[in-house]
Amino acid sequence: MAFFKERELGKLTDLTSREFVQRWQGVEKKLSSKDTITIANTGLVNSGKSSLFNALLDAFDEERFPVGAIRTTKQGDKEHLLDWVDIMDTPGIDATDEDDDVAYRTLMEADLIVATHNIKMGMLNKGEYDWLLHLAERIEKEEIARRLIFVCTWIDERERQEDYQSAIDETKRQVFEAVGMEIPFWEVSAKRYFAAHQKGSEALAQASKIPQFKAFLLERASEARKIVVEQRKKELHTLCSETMQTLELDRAKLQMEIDKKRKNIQKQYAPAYQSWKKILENFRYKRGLVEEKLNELKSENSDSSLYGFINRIIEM
Ligand SMILES: Nc1nc2c(ncn2[C@@H]2O[C@H](COP(=O)(O)OP(=O)(O)OP(=O)(O)O)[C@@H](O)[C@H]2O)c(=O)[nH]1
Ligand SMILES: [Mg+2]
Repeated sequence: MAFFKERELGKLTDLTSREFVQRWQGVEKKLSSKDTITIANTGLVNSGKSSLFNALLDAFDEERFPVGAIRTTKQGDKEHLLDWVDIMDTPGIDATDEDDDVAYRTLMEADLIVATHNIKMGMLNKGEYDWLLHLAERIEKEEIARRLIFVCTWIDERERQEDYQSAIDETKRQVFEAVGMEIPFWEVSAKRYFAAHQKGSEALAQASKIPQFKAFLLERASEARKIVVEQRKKELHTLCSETMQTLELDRAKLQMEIDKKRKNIQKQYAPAYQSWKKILENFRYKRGLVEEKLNELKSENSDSSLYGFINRIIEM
């Protein structure tokens, strides 16, 4: 059963943000997928995300995820790596807001996230750095090292260059800084893995580091599977309290605005209020004087016809 109806999701978006709704939808999908583990990739356009996942699938004869030199992946596509492990290919970040939106939504459905970076480009650019920072902020601190994995792709194009090690060291330092802790860090080449298959070279396959990376990833998936139910419940709990906090904060902000507006109105109308108050007091005072006078007349003319007339005036 869905957590929220369509109409409620709209309301939640208005009251919090689209990001919250995506997180709710992600947790909901994960809870309904029982103990299937989902691994998603993320990274810049053309960083080699789809190629890396095709390599994990040993997709030698045909691409299971489309690959290309232009922006290729536009939505989250899923494939089975094992019967209990799905891998999900996502659009590159920093291309369009719509792509970032899809990328974020699909990542929120993932148990493990593989962040890819093309090491041919050197260290992380600002977009990649900020994205990593943003992701790490959305994962519970004690879960980050378990759920987030960093992979440098394209090592075949850089490895032989003199500055390779310094590019790797600098990238590692940036990852540490953005995430706030050490996370698994891999250096691989999907291209080399496919070439190794064509040439039938086991040595080249090993040098691509894809088999080692796959073994590591499956080990991580198996660990995740052991705690998956507990983990998802925890995530749901965290999301509930974060949503409540955001709504409470919003309510407090609105209350402050109401108080401010009320004070402004009071301030604005204070002089008019004071003037009318004085006029009213003046009238009351005058009325008192008239009443007094009439009472005097009443006692002086208690049995004349004027008595009835005065009485009527007093009762008016
Ligand atoms: N030399 C080299 N090229 C690679 C490697 N991995 C991917 N490529 C090439 O990089 C280009 C983009 O690869 P994709 O796998 O489509 O990249 P992507 O990150 O999925 O791209 P989008 O889906 O558009 O964001 C393709 O031309 C690939 O052949 C690698 O390890 N080495
Ligand atoms: Mg792709």
